Amino acid sequence: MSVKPTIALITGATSGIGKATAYALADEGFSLVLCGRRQDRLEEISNELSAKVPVHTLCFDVRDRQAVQQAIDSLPEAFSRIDILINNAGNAHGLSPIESADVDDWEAMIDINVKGLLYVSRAVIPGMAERQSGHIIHIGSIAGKEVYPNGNVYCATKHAVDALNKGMRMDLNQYGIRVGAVHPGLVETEFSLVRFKGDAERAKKVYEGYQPLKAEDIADIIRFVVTRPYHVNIADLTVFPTAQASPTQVKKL
Ligand code: NDP
Ligand code: 8X3
Repeated sequence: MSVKPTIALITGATSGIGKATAYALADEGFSLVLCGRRQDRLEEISNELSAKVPVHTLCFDVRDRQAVQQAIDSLPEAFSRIDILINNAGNAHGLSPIESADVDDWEAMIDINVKGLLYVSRAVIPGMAERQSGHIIHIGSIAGKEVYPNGNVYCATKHAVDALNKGMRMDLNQYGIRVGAVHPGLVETEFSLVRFKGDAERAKKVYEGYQPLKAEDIADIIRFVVTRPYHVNIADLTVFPTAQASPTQVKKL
């Protein structure tokens, strides 16, 4: 079967991997539905990319189940047939041992990285199932494959993403929907700024002394994944910067 996908919805398109993916997919000619909470950034990106491809923006918090459903239901006809869902929105909040971590950080990570991903998926998948085609790409993490000290709950949420990637692939197999995940190691984005609650100095240190991945490196891989012929499903892909061998081993200068 050959299906040419045309509309890609990207969550977390306002920065980092999601934003870079929006630019990469615009280069490929996909129509885009860009999601995030920061309306000003959505507008800025939309203004730039609209010159190339049709763009629609949806401003919502993935934690808000009703808002997620309303946003997907509000899509105008021209954008309502979502062929590709990129479940990218997510962050780490804090890096603390289990006995003293801030429980609000746990709530945020579980609500965004797991429940938010599920809400968006649940709103989008019925249309794909009805059309018997679609492609879901999860942005997991090496933290979903291995655990590191103080990563506890963030790693647990990414292990959940890994499990959901496998589970969705099984459940959606009968509809001919492709499901796969890209699991990056260290990528220099706003990720560490969020993890360390705006402490720019501490965030910068995470990426010092070696060459981390860029958001564009991951976007390039996503571009590759979505442009394979329809019978090819890249199910699971882990990517490190060359300097990294595991979550805890990074060759620094
Ligand atoms: P960024 O902080 O740069 O981007 C995170 C994106 O998620 C933003 O666009 C943000 O948009 C969105 N987001 C966060 N919370 C919410 C929310 N509650 N509702 C809606 N959108 C939300 O980080 P990255 O680009 O690095 O992260 C993207 C994904 O990649 C995440 O899932 C992360 O776990 C994963 N990842 C990152 C790695 C890294 O080293 N950077 C490595 C492995 C995986 P807004 O604030 O506008 O809502
Ligand atoms: C982000 C990569 O190693 O900081 O998922 O958890 S790491």
